[in-house]
Amino acid sequence: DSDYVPGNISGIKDRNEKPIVLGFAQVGTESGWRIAHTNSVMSAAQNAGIQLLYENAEQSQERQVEIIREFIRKKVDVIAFSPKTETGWDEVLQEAKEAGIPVILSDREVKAADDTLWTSYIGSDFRDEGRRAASWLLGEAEPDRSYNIIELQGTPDSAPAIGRKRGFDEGIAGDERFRLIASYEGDFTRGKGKELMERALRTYGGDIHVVYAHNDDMALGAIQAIENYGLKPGKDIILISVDATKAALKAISIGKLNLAVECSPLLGPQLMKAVKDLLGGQELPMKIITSEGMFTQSLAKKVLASRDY
Ligand code: GZL
Ligand code: ZN
Repeated sequence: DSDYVPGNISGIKDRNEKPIVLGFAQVGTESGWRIAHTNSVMSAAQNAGIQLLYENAEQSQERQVEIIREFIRKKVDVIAFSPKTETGWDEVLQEAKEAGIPVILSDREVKAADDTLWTSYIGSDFRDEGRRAASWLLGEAEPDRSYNIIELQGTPDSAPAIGRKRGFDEGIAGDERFRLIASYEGDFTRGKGKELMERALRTYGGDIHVVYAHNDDMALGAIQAIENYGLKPGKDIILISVDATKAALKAISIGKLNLAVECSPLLGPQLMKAVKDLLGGQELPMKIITSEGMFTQSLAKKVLASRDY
């Protein structure tokens, strides 16, 4: 009859009932991209029936380490995090390894002595993003003119800031039309982008021809500074950024930003699949790279309405 419950066959029933517990240590809430990344992880965990323990380190590496230690104490099944910087993780990753808890890197990579300290990296090729920004600029620029470039870097020692700088430098190297006249350390926030651009305008004024910002939020801050200074962003000064969030596509569609190289924050579904595959006994690839495009005005206008982040 209906209340007959089959015997507990070798714990399978328990296994099915006990959801996977994933600890996620997010780096912060610094940008539109980051909010979209967090939302993607949360909704994908929900859809996958994975119990998500979510903590936000608010841009503090020591806080991120503490959060990971908390997850180890709680004996979660898997730990995932977006490391603020590339270095400084060996000790806590060693502790996770000794506790037998696998670690998956979401969005940003780490540099560690021993690369068995994490199981897989899901994110972007930041160097490629920098190269794509440069190759667009080379194609867009006039053949016999010279261009002074200002670079607004992302968080120091973060994988995206290192990769985007390196790829862009490689992309413009050898083309004598371009001179990088200043490169400032930023932190991916709109406020910092505005502040750094104000400093650049005080120092170089109208001699600035191009701004390369490592993310949209800093580019949007730079746009405010350029307008306050009395110049037209996107016309008097070419602006290039990375992420391609909705706010950037809006700025592109009205001609204040010239290019946004896409960096997808929708990493949640791939992370949950990796977690399930891993706990299902599958080997994970060391890197799962997301594919990305880039947006100039005509494409931005076309996709704007359909973008949900
Ligand atoms: C890139 C991500 C960067 C974004 C910024 O994958 O780590 O951090 O480009 C975010 O917007 O702050
Ligand atoms: Zn990317």
